[in-house]
Amino acid sequence: MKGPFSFQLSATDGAARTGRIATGRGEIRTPAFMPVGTAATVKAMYPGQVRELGADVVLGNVYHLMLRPGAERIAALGGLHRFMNWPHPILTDSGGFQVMSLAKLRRIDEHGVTFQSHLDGSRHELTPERSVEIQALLGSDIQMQLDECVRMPCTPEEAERAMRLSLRWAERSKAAFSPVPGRALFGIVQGADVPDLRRASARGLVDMGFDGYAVGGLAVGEPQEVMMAMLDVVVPLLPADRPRYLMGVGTPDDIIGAVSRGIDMFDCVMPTRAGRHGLAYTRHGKVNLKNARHADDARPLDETSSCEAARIYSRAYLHHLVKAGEILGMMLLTWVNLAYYQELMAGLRGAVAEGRLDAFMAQTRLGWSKADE
Ligand code: PRF
Repeated sequence: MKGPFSFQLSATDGAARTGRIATGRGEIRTPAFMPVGTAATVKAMYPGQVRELGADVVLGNVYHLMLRPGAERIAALGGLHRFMNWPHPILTDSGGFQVMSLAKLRRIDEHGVTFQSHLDGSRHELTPERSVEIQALLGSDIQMQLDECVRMPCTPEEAERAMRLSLRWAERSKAAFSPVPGRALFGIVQGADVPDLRRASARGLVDMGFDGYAVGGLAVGEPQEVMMAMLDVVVPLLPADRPRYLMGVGTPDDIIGAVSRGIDMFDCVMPTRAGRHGLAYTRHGKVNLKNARHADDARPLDETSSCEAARIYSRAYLHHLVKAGEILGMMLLTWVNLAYYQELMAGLRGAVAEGRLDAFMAQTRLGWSKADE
């Protein structure tokens, strides 16, 4: 009934590609943007709405779900897809990155990471094996290995230690993963901003053999040129017939730069988080609805948008909702932002398919420069 996990390329344009990932729960068109559904919800959105805007896959987090409501509980309730009423593919992040950014009193050693919950201070342990087990309990379609991401700037020694540890954890994750048809496990390249470390990480993972490859440890404090330079180093070492995922990225400009370098998948809290903080992403750039100059502005955000929220509501009304802290303001702006991100991905897929990515990128960037923030 369920087919195997697979990736079919349909066109390339320079290093950029477009294609389809097949999973047991349906297809993912690439390049793909995955809205972040950390706590079994894409915040402020109905699942059906997330789907309608064009998302083929959402992201869930081991860290949050293991703490609340618990992986075993979700499994007993029929898995994460049923729990959150999202019957389509789900990719789950392994937890290490969130432990390092959210948990208190965390300690990392060869075995794994121990930490105190940011919710109630309770003690927990996450190992490569337990992360894979949790992701299987959730029913994840695409699992990520446990890794260690270091923030930049960092020393080359620190970058190398975390990269080597992540490679050993990749091996343990792979050994613990029980293949189910239609489900996948991705390895994660680390190595900070050191090209030789990035190469060693990519080669080590490719030798082990994963269903797909993520580039982690970027968008963690380094300038955008460094991120792009690391993609130029890593991407050519990854097999062309496997999906490539740039974790936690990014701005629309980061995304088009990475697509042009051969990345297929993205996730980021930016459109959803910004939407809850009064910031809209549009074809004309970012618009900060908190700004008082919108208070009397009867124009919508973008009268030609395919998104109703961008077309119908005035800037004055959105400004009012944001200033008043109204829930609807968060809902409308999250809607606008996810619609814009998915429109951008559809535009990128079409441009790659038709061999006009350079022109699409130039035109898209020109549109942003008309921002009136
Ligand atoms: N590793 C994992 N998740 C991540 C990252 C990483 O390096 C990042 C870095 N941008 C975001 N999310 N496992």
